[in-house]
Amino acid sequence: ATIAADLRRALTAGEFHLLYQPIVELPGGRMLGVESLVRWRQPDGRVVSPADFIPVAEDTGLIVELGAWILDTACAQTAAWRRAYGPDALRSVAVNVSARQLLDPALPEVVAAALARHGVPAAQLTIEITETAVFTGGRALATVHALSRLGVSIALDDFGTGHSSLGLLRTCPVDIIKVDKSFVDGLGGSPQQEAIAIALTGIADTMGLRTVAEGVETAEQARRLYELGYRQAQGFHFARPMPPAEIDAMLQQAQ
Ligand code: G
Ligand code: G
Ligand code: MN
Ligand code: NA
Repeated sequence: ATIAADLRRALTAGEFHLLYQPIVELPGGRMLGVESLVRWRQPDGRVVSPADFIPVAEDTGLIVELGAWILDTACAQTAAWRRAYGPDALRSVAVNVSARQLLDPALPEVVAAALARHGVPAAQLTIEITETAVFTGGRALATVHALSRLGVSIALDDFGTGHSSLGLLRTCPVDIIKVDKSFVDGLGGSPQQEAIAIALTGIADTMGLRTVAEGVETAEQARRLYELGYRQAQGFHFARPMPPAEIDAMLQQAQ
């Protein structure tokens, strides 16, 4: 069977689950929030990467249903963490939203409904979008504005790898720039290799935006990021995407 045929069955059969990767404070590494990342465990135990099935879910339109499930599940988990560890234990929970979802005018209602159903304040949710998705047209941009009006934070994911128009920072209501791993990988290299990581934190500071450095894999990268003014990071050096119970253990320890 094709992935496309399997996806719908998988959603009904409960084969999807979410992992959560901590977003931490520099330099100390304290967990500030998490990003949810979907996984598909097939009946034979094989785990399929979202890089393989999200594009198919987008093409078939199933991303709308899968996306609603992801939002609901992340909000339910956020509510559980709020109850167990208090409303301020996690500053934010981020959910990735794909290009096709941004073309759905109902998305803001779906987000609002998930927040309301679980009693999660909009301010605690971050919606991660990509530059490329916003460039698909005026409707996507209108959706982002509607999401922003709900009070959720908007993060530009993989920043610097798409069409990379800095003009987007003026037209799109962005709160957070997630600086792509490729720029983190260039840290410690030549001034040319470091230039974009330096420029992006400068632009963000001037515009009053927050930055998160992605894909931080070494202590040296974390140290250099802090030196350059970065205060939030994410990556295997700090923590991998993990099941919710492991986030629970971290929250418990932090109390
Ligand atoms: O988690 P991982 O690195 O395997 O993710 C691979 C890609 O899939 C990344 O681009 C990531 O943004 C995307 N992805 C992961 N989880 C979700 C999700 O819940 N929704 C959407 N739309 N994309 C996701
Ligand atoms: O596109 P997006 O930024 O949403 O993708 C997030 C993906 O990046 C997650 O699937 C996660 O597994 C992966 N990721 C997170 N931290 C690291 C890291 O330090 N190194 C690498 N190679 N991948 C990472
Ligand atoms: Mn992301
Ligand atoms: Na990214």
